[in-house]
Amino acid sequence: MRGKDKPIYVTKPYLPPLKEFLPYLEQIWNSKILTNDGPFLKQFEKELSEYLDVPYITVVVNGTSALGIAIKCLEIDGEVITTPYSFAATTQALLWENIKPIFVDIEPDSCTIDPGKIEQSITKKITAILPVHVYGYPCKIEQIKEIADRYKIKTIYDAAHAFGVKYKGKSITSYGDLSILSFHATKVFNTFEGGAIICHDPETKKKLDAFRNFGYYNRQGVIQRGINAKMNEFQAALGILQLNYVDEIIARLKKLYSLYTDKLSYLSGISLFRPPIETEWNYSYFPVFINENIYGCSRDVLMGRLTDNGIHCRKYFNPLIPYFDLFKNYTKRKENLKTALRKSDEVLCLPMYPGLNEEDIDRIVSLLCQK
Ligand code: T4K
Repeated sequence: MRGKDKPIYVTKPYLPPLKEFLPYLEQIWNSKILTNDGPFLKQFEKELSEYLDVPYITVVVNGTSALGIAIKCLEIDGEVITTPYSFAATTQALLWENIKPIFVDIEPDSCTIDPGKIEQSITKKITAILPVHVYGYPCKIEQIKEIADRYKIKTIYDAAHAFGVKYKGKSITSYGDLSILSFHATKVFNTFEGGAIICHDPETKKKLDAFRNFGYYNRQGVIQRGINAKMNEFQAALGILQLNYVDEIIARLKKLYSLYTDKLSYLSGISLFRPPIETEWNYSYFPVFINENIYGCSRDVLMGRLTDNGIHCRKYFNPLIPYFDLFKNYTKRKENLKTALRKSDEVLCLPMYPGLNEEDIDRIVSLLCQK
């Protein structure tokens, strides 16, 4: 039986066998090419675009830089419609570019932005929509596209949670004007830290490449504004290796999802996330939603019990982004976000990572069953 002495965290990064990484390190040591669009970066971009089946991909140092560069690349300014139910990075990327976020409520079943409410928030100042495929759950892509096309505004999808997700047979990252991924240690596919931007044409890819490299593009010198967001060779080498394992990782997560759902489905007061339709999902998070009145105690009491027993869950995402002090001067931030507020008050992400075993899940489930 695991206890406080052997804690279980909400996630634990997958790392391939060290012996398989060592030859990459030897190559880096021999070549002394550590960064600056080196051979592993080029190989990683090629193999990643084949894996995701998307033609143009620019890898960068992390998901937040990917968001920032995507915003710059599309020349977005003014105000942007986004979701309150995400990690701070989504909104921080807007603030960093002096863009005002306009928060729109989410749908209860998917926790993704509610397209029915997007249109009510569109004004002349809105230049784009920044939705999040939260927990890898696809947003209402067709409806969002229809609105964006009608109002001639851009869409950037934050697909930080959605590596490997396919919607209607295509990579989720192939939707929107641009899509971004995160390869952070806590993600289903990690390169220690890392991220990527997916686009649809070679001209945009050229711009994205220059944005990550001080505005330099190959031998043409500085062609535009830019920053340093280059992925280094160590990250890229790990990425190449991780591609060999990611299908196995997702299959393992799917198995763990089934174990959890088999054991928790009948527990009253706890609702689970169901796999989305027309989607190959990545099962990368296991959020449960606690209805205090039916379950018998609050999410926070349950979380305390789990923590006391060495199970470290996370309230992804509580508080909601508009409730950060940073936004205290925003008016009307609360009235229109009823669903997001309720989900944020109920959510608890249980441990989910490939190294988890059945015994761990039994231990977690038994704590959820003690009321
Ligand atoms: N958009 C969305 C929707 C996002 O969720 C994120 C990031 C981004 C954009 C930005 O992408 P990046 O710029 O990060 O690439 C984590 C992550 O730091 C963050 O990347 C992630 N979303 C967010 C949802 O979760 P924390 O504060 O919960 O992480 P932390 O450090 O507490 O880690 C959670 C658990 O994971 C730990 O209890 C233990 C384990 N862990 C973590 C790390 C970092 C390890 O075992 N090893 C590790 O190296 O934010």
